[in-house]
Amino acid sequence: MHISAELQQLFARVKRVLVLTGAGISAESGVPTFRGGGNTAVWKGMPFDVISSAEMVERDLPAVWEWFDYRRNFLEELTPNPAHFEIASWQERFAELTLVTQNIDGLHQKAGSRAVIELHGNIWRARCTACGTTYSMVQQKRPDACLECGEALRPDVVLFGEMLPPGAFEFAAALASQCELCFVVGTSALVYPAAGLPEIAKAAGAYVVEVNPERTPLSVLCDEVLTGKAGEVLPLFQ
Ligand code: BJW
Ligand code: ZN
Repeated sequence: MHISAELQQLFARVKRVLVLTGAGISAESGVPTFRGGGNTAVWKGMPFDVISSAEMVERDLPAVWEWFDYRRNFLEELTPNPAHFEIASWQERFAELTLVTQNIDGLHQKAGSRAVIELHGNIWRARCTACGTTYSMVQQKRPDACLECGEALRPDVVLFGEMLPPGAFEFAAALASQCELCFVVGTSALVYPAAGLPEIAKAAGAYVVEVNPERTPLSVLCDEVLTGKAGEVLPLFQ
C-alpha cells in the first residue's frame, strides 16, 4: 500500500476534511455488505432492495420488522474496527471533520465519532408512520404502536424510493463543497444522492481519496485510490 507524498502532505496541513462511508467500513466488524463480496444480503429469498423498500413497508410491515429485528439482534454483538476508530481520532486532528455515513449500524458512534451525518437513518430507532415521533431501541423494546397517536411504527431508516431525512443531504453537500480533502471509504458508490457527495467535493477543488479493495464508478474521479481494506489502510495515516 502506497500513500503518495502529496496526500501525506495534504493530510498534515489541511483543515477541512469530509469522510463518506458505506457498508464496507463495517465489513471487518462482521456486518454483511449489500453488494458484492459474496455476502449479499438476502432475507427469506428476497433481495435487500425488495425487502428494504418503501413498497414493502406498505405491503408487509411485519415482514420488514422481522428483517430489521433480526439485523439489530445480529449487530448488538458487533464492535467497531480500526477504521471506525481511526476516523473517530480525526476529530481531534482536523479543525473541521465532517463524517457522513450511509450506514445505519451506529458503529461510528460506538467508536466515539460525534455529530455523524446519517443519510440513511439508524437501525436503532423506530418512527411513527403517521406523526413521525421517533423511539430509541437502544437497550429497550419499541412500543407496539405509537404512544402519541396509536399508529404503526416502522424502522427509522431510508429505504429505496424514499426521501432522505430533511436537510441531511443539503447539509452534507454544503460541507462537501467546502472541504479540502475527501475520503470515500467502503462504498460501492451506486446509491444516490450519497454517491454525489464526492463529485461535489471534487468539483469544488478537493483532493478525493477512495479506500476500497475494489474499484467503483467513482474510482476514475478520485485523485488517489488506496486499494485495500479500510481497517488496514486507514490506520496507516496515524
Ligand atoms: C470494503 C471492505 C473493506 C468490502 N474495506 N471497503 C439517480 C439515478 C438512478 C436512481 C436514482 C438516482 N437518484 C436516486 C435514485 C434512486 C435510488 C438509487 O440511488 N438507486 C440506485 C441503486 C440506482 N436512491 C434512492 O431511492 C434514495 N432516495 C432518493 O433518492 O430519494 C429521492 C427520490 C425519491 C423517489 C424517487 C426518486 C428519488 C434512497 C436510497 C436509500 C438507500 N437505502 C439502503 C437501505 C437502507 C436500509 C437497510 O439497510 O435495509 O441503504 S440501500 C443500501 O445501499 C443501504 C446502503 O446505505 C446503500 C449504499 O450501499 P453501500 O454502503 O455503498 O454498500 P455496498 O454493499 O453497495 O458496497 C460495499 C462496498 O464496500 C463495496 O464497494 C466493497 O468493495 C467495499 N468493501 N469490504 C473497505 N473491508
Ligand atoms: Zn404517531
